[in-house]
Amino acid sequence: MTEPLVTTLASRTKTARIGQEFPFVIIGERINPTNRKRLAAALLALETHANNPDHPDFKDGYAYVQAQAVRQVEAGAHVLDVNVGFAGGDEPVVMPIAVKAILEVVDVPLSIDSPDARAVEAGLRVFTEITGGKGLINSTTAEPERAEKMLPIAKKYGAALIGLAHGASGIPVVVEERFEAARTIMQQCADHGIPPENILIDPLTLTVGADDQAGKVCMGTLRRVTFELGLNTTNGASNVAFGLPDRKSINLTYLPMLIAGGLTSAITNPLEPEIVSATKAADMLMGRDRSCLAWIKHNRAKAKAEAEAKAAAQLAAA
Ligand code: THG
Repeated sequence: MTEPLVTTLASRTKTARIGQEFPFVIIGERINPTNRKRLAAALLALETHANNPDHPDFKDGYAYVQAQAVRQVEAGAHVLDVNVGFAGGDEPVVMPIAVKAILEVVDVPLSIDSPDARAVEAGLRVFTEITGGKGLINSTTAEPERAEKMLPIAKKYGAALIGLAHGASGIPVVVEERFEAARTIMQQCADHGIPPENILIDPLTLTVGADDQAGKVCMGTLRRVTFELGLNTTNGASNVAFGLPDRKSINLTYLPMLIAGGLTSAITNPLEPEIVSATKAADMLMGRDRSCLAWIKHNRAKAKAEAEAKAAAQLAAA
């Protein structure tokens, strides 16, 4: 095979490189109002008072979104996913406000997560103006109507994009059809002048509690996309465990399995320290951590943070 593809994202000063020869990239999932009332309220305030940024509710919402960004980057997220989709929300209005808020407090590439092309364009425009960098569109599918909207935006801004292994009539339940969807997306991108290194295929994780083959089908698609198409990949891996007992054990098993199957990045929760550690251990075991230095550094920082927290607790108790 030829040189493995490297997908590069960039903010003002930081570059995230995604590929088989680079450390696994964590795309923080927590700016997403699904099942999070406080965040949904914050985003609604940004919409309601979009023309009055001095309104206290706007300021509160703005600061709340910013806090979600800071915590995730401090915890080890390399990229942040920005999803502002809540019931009745006006995504093209909220997305650029959220992007601007986030970029005031962190300097990382952003993944603009919406099925609405107007919201994606509004968010990516602000991201590119502020950073001069290279963002990520989340997402396109093999559906021609979706591709015809999203691919020109990716081309216009020089952005990378996530292609869901979602066919013209829904999410296939067999590997062969998901793989075909990925190939279709690769061809659509070629037709729009988007190079293959700008594509991340998402082989799609559905909830294993609803379909006990969900993990296996994602894994099979991932392997074929990685080894036959040579494309880089991402995955909303924490979807796998919804509704089941001991979600944590499932997530901690699943993500390293996917990494062994070729996964190069994931949209996941960096606030779970075990998840971050698991990705670093997996990097080491995949031979991408020379002399285990990143693993040792990660654990020194962890020990230091634990010692500081203990000292602070003792001081507070005294
Ligand atoms: N693929 C791509 N993009 C995606 C997904 C994907 N974007 C959205 C989603 N799936 C990934 N993001 C999330 C965000 C939150 C949660 C899961 C996936 C989540 N939320 C908690 C819950 O529902 O229990 C609530 C928040 C909390 O922890 O308090 O788990 O698959 N390309």
